[in-house]
Amino acid sequence: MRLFVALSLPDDLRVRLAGLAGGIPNARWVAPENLHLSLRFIGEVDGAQAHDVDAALVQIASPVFTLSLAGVDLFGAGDKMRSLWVGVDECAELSRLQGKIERALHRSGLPPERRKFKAHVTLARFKGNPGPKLHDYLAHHAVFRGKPFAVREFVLFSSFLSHNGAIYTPEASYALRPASA
Ligand code: 2AM
Repeated sequence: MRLFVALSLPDDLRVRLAGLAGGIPNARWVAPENLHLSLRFIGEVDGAQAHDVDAALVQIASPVFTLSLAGVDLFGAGDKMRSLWVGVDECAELSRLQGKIERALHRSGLPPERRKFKAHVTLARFKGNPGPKLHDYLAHHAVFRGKPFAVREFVLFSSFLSHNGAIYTPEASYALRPASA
């Protein structure tokens, strides 16, 4: 199975993000139910490896925190424009959680992720040149801000690539530690 670790987003936020879809040529928009914030792509693993991944993630202790989405930006440029995404406000707790996940998965036997983590929620992937409308789109949505939300858990998803696009299924979720009263 193909796995990744991510944060789910509240329904109302996904509805708002889905409202950002449209208006750019050659963009394949992520289905609203698939919008998520990826923390670690794992890729293809067998049953034993999946078990080790789960055992590693269960061990992680990290506090509940608040996160806000803000701004839109791109991965890639020119002829190699890859994707359009919504960013997040600087968040030390998110970075710490991502670091813990990375280290736990490395200890469990996965090769280290070489790319620097950049928190984002992919809105669309480009299947061709988006053309000049992209600039208007970015200018128009630069001020996007999502309502802050509480992150209480992270989720291990499996990804199945069907003819109609990716189907993401939550396989396990891992609660964060509530702030002590
Ligand atoms: P993306 O949104 O930036 O494309 C499921 O595919 C999730 O894993 C997506 O959030 C995707 O990030 C992320 N991911 C990271 N590296 C990947 C890779 N090499 N192949 C597929 N998805 C990857």
